[in-house]
Amino acid sequence: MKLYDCKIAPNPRRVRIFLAEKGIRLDTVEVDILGGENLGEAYRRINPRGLLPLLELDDGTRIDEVVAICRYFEEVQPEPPLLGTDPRSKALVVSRQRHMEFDGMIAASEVFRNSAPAFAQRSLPGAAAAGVAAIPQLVERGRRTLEHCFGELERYLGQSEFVAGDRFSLADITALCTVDFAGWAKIKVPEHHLNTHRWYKAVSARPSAAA
Ligand SMILES: N[C@@H](CCC(=O)N[C@@H](CS)C(=O)NCC(=O)O)C(=O)O
Repeated sequence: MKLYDCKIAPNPRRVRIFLAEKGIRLDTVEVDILGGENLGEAYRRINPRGLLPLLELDDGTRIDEVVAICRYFEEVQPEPPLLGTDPRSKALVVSRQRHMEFDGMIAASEVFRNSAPAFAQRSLPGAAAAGVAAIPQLVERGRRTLEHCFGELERYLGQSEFVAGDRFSLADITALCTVDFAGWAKIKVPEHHLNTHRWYKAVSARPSAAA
């Protein structure tokens, strides 16, 4: 089994943190997104979408998408649970995870990709829209969505220790990777979001955060 990975990229990091929390070690194949290796023929034979991460099982099955990969490992090794433990918490993890991914991670990507010179001709990740030029107006849209997401994050963390309740979950992992990724685009959690700062300090200190 092996994980196609990219050390600098935020979505592969979500999987690495998830695996580190479970104590699972995998062989990895590093793919250079910055240099465009993911858009080249060799990687596109592995993942025609040109996206990372991707998990390859020993029988050759290839699984892309962070949530799908994490779901696989949750089934294979349920402890410690990172996707909820009962109907209520499982649903809440999915819900909050999606908020952090769609309103957070994707919005941060929208800001970053439409403003960073290195991605001037790669406005969207992956092969589907390779060569599409940056659209500067999207920076403001991404920024607003992200600010709203940070407001929601603060609200959730005012209600419980972690993003989806009293247990660390994939929702925290996605939120942590989003906050760090937003920092690349110089968007910070507002200082008065005290719950988020309390949470950020705690989750970044977990050994998995360095994965
Ligand atoms: N929804 C996908 C997102 C994957 C994604 O966007 N990955 C980025 C790295 S963070 C990527 O592969 N980028 C390729 C590129 O920039 O061309 C998932 O959950 O795996």
